[in-house]
Amino acid sequence: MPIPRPDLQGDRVIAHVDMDCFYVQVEQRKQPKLRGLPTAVVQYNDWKGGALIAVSYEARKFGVKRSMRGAEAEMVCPGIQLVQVPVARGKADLNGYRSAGSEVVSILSTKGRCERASIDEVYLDLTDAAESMLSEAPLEELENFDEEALKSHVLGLRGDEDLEKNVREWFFGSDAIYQDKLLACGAIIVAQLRDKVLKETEFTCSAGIAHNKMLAKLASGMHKPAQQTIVPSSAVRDLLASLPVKKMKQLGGKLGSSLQDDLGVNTVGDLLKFSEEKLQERYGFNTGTWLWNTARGISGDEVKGRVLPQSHGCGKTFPGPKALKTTAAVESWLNQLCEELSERIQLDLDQNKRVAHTLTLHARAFKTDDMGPHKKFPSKSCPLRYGVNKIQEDAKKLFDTGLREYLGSHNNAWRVTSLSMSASKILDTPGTSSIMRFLQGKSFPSAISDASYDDIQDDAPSSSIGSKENMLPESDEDQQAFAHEKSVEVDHVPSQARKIDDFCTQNREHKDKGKGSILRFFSGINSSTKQVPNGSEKHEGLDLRDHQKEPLVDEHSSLGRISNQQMDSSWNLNAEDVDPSVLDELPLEIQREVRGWIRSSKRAKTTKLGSNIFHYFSTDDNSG
Ligand code: DCP
Repeated sequence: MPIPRPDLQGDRVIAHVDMDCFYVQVEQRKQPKLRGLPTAVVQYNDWKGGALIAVSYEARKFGVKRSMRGAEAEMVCPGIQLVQVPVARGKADLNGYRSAGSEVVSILSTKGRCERASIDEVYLDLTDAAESMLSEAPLEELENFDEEALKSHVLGLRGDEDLEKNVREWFFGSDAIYQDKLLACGAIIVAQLRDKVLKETEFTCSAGIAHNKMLAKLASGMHKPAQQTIVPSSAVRDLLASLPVKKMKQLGGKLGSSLQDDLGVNTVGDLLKFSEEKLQERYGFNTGTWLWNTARGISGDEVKGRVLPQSHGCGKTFPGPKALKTTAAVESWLNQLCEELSERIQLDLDQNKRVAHTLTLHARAFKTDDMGPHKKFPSKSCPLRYGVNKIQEDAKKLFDTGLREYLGSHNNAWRVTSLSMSASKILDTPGTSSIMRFLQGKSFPSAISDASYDDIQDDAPSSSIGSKENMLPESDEDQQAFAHEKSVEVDHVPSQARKIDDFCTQNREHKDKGKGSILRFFSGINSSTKQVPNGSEKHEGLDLRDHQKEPLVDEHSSLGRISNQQMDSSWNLNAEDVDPSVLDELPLEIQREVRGWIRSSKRAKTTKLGSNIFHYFSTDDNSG
């Protein structure tokens, strides 16, 4: 369930930058002769030409969609260029895409705090850069003004006939409000960054610029490819009024369905009809408040300074007849996965001086004669020992332990349909800062940590490994990275407590500045400014966030072909086609969508946990 964060937005300038048909661009850079041609990247698979995972804009004009298979795409668009995802060790090799994404991140992260949200998208907090640009000179006096910024789409601007003139006026108008001027500066900075990305990497990207992450993300996909969209506060209400609830990334699942079916809410704006209390009554305190905020375009989520992965992982699926049936076959695959994992953590250590502390095995399995309820293969973790042989040895132990537990006292025949290994709890070695090193492009000598631990543990449901928030970057699978940061924070409560204190202070300072512009805009509609969680509940909040994570690799053994009815119309992949190592690095909402199909049942704990975290209280000047 979503969690409301205190409102920090007011004068923030946040950008969401998303690469255009990313894997296609990477392949086109490798083979420039493909540029300008209808092209798609196909996930290795020999059934009907494999599943399309990225489609160029030229191919989209012919009606080619990511939900198609290669053979279908060729029918719709004869002459389409189909490029296979590279394969290494018998599985998709995403390293080329990861490092291409890192090239982009290293450029984008130069202007403000940068959060790598998936293999091809980042959030930037450009507030400081925009403020300092504005303090240096009035906008209209800026020299070397990048004309690309004036091609921005500014939501809410009227006048189709003379849009360019209106945009110019919006940028330079003397009566513009301060918040809009800040956004204009943000747009200039983003245009410069996009230009730099194009010059240095040959990739185009699109962006959204707004006062918070939620709005920036909504805007970045509105005009693609190679364009940018600005969301002034005055346009928020109209934007949300027509936005189908299912288009919001957190409302794509059950919560969105319940809003539609139970409350008749079809667009985000429809939520304005409900009081905060009513929403809390129906969905719990946090979700209710989050929905109330969302209807008003309010989101306090901060851009986290995070350009490196929080974990590394690699996996392989074995669908249908390819299911593994002997321990020898499992070991052989585990060895390959561990080799890759070992290379990646070693690279992370060499380049970033970061050490991974936990090794985890996830598997999906089924028993051939099991007629009862399907039991999950338990995920197992142990302390991570560097060195490929040790990792392989530990992986086998984890599998054996998991299998014993999975089979119980019965000696059923079994099949394994998916294996994945993750390295998590990645910490900087003392006295180092991986983000600074990443930004400065420094590398460090290798120094292997050889922690020797023996204990094997159940991987708690709350484990960040395999979380859908896992994403990211860099050398390996970066995607898994994010969730880990959270688990690490929980393990180090004192530092987290400090963070929250800082957060509270920040919020108080912010509040002193007065209401954010979006709040002001909505002030006529039951406005209530949200405030900081109180101290006694802070740690509960952490726990909740941790528990909200979902396993990255679904461990249900009942996976089968997914019926068309179960799939969203925009996705038509077979669940068993989805290689976890591919999935983990996708944009979060795609991961959620795909996992939604794969998953047969979901966490029961969430609702219970969602009631006691991050309590807000009303301020003097509101009615809520
Ligand atoms: N991807 C994948 N499997 C999927 C979906 C996506 O491997 N089922 C990969 C390929 C994409 C990349 O993730 O290039 C980024 O996904 P996006 O959703 O951002 O889509 P694109 O970048 O391809 O296109 P767009 O320009 O629409 O963002």
